[in-house]
Amino acid sequence: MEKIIKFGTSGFRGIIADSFNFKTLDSTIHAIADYVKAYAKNSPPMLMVGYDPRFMGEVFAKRAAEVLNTHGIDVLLTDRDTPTPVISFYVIKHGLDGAVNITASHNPPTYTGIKFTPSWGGPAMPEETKEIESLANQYLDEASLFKQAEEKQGKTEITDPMPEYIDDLNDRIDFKAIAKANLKVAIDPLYGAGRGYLKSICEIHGIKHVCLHESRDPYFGGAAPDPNEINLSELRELMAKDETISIGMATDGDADRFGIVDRKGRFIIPDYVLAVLSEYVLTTRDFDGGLGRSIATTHLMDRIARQHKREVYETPVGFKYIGKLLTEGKIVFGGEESGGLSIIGHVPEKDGIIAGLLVLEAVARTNKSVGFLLEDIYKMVGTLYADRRDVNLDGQSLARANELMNSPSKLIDRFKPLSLDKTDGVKLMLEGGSWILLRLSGTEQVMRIYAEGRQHAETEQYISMVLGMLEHA
Ligand code: VG1
Ligand code: CO
Repeated sequence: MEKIIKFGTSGFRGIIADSFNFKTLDSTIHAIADYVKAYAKNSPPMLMVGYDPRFMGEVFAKRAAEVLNTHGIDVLLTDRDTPTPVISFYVIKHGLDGAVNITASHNPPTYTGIKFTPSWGGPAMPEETKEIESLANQYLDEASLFKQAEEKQGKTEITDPMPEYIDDLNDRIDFKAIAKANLKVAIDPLYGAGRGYLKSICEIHGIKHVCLHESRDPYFGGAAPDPNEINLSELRELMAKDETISIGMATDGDADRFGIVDRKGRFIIPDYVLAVLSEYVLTTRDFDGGLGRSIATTHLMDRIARQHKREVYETPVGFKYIGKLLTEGKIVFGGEESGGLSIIGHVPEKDGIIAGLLVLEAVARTNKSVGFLLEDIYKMVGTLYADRRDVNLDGQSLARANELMNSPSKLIDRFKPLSLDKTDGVKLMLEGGSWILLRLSGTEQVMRIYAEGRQHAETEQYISMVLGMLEHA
């Protein structure tokens, strides 16, 4: 039987009223409660519960809190929609036993979901979600979910984690340098949980700013709250028109991803932002350790690490793996191609808010645009151009995609790779540092084709060759 509740790359996600409903919510929360009670350090155990601005977010969150209370677990329920990294921050700062966020992150408005953050503050690891998943699906079949209620009920308290999170950023970001540069910024939270965060930070620190999409709209203006080039068209147009704006900072539905727009209104793909910030963090921060990136992320990071004699850790896709490396102190900076990053000392979770601020700090301190900073990197380590294409999958194309990945002899014949890596999908290492990766998404019904070549044309050629193979397979 197919499992209804599945934790993908980050959390369980489903269409509202279809696979995400009160029954699947209750079952998952009961499972999380059981899981947490087994290791909780607080007595009674204490979890934070938050939500993003999607349809019924506050209702599902309240329900989750009630279910946790029946287990004798105390809950800090956020007073409004809250970014995943802010919840992560609060868990660590207050030594909570973990958190639950009702969010489907960057998925379209018809979806919602559940992200679980254990006490270490990062996205739950596969071994953690595996147990929760199997318990949750088991509970789905049980008639009365509330039958196991404890005698002693837990309490729910409304909490606003925003001020403490914003205050902590003073220790991570050089706001003095930002203020001195006197730049003007544009902010676009895409109607997501980041609403009000970068705006308040700019107000507090006297940074000139203009904002888009700050109201609550569960339809996200009719698109998915994913800060990619297409969804940031309004931000790009605004910046192309107003030459006084130096940088555009966007975040996704739960504000763990970033999107950056350069002075001229050009979207900068996250890989390039990661390259620029790797160099910037290694030169400005006095931290010892390597760099972390997912298997799908630019190898410019490897070249930068080599320049600084630092190590690079490659992980499967999913920030949980990078979060762990940060927690273990192995890396000082880690990032993902999809627009995720964090630094040591900050949360072991991707954070779109600190990402925007780090770029702003880099621009302020160097007095160069992101585009120029990237040119500097190219001069230092040579060029690499990354890109990604998502292919929608129906039954037939899924079968073809699986065939290509499971028996990659066709790929080998076509590309003659130097080596093959099957850690997450199939990655082909090619001459001169170029590579191609094919993998199935764990958050959407798509196959992702990633490539990185020494020239734009090379990258695009790889992607179209794989697309062609998928069509004719
Ligand atoms: C995608 C991204 C991955 C990210 C994950 C969760 O996963 O590729 O980098 O960590 O989403 O992001 P996948 O399996 O669909 O490629 V979020 O902002 O939706 O929590
Ligand atoms: Co997200």
